[in-house]
Amino acid sequence: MGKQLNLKEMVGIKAASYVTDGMTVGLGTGSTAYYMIEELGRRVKEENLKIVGVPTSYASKKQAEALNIPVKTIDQVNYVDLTIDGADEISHDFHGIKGGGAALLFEKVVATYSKEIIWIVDESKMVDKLGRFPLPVEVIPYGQDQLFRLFQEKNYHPSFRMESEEVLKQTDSGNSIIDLQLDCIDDPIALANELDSLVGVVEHGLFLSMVDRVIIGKESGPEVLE
Ligand code: ABF
Repeated sequence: MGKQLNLKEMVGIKAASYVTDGMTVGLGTGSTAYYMIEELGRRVKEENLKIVGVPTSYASKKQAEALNIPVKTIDQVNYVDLTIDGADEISHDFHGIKGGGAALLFEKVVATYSKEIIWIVDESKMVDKLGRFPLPVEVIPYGQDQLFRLFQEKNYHPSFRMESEEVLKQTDSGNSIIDLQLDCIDDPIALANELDSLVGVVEHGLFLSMVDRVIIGKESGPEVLE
């Protein structure tokens, strides 16, 4: 974990360097975005950086507040200048799977109203094809078992995201997450359209054609793809 931890910190700090005074910044979620928020907090304290943060999860909101980064909800701003977030998988055509941190819904809402999006990852997240990472699908609890059975019938190998052995994970919105073990997604656009059409599905972790810049942590240093 030590090496990966350094790579996460490397790209978190690099991404924070793209933030300038006066920006409204989408604050991502996850262990890599953690370092980006820490670096913004350092700059707010030491450089008097003037920003407004729009968190993508309760966890990121709490971290930003503890660092005295002013925060607003997505509805309290006109738009977000730059969102910096993690990802679970990124394919070479810049599609991504997100949601391993169970924050995919708010992440996609904030991303939707962002002028620019940067994803920060260690190199283990770069893949040829999406799908080895289980695809999170956020569903409302009412009808979740019907959807689960439907995913079983489609051979999507579903499993409910668990908080613990006995307790279902609840998202910040009080929804459930069904993870689909697809191994290889040949047509992510078709799959996204299929999931979007299912009643009870709130959102899914396919983030297609959304990212503008990817910063990859490598031993040799951060690599920026755009
Ligand atoms: C968040 O970043 C989630 O969508 C995704 O699961 C997570 C990646 O986590 P980490 O940076 O901890 O690997 O955006």
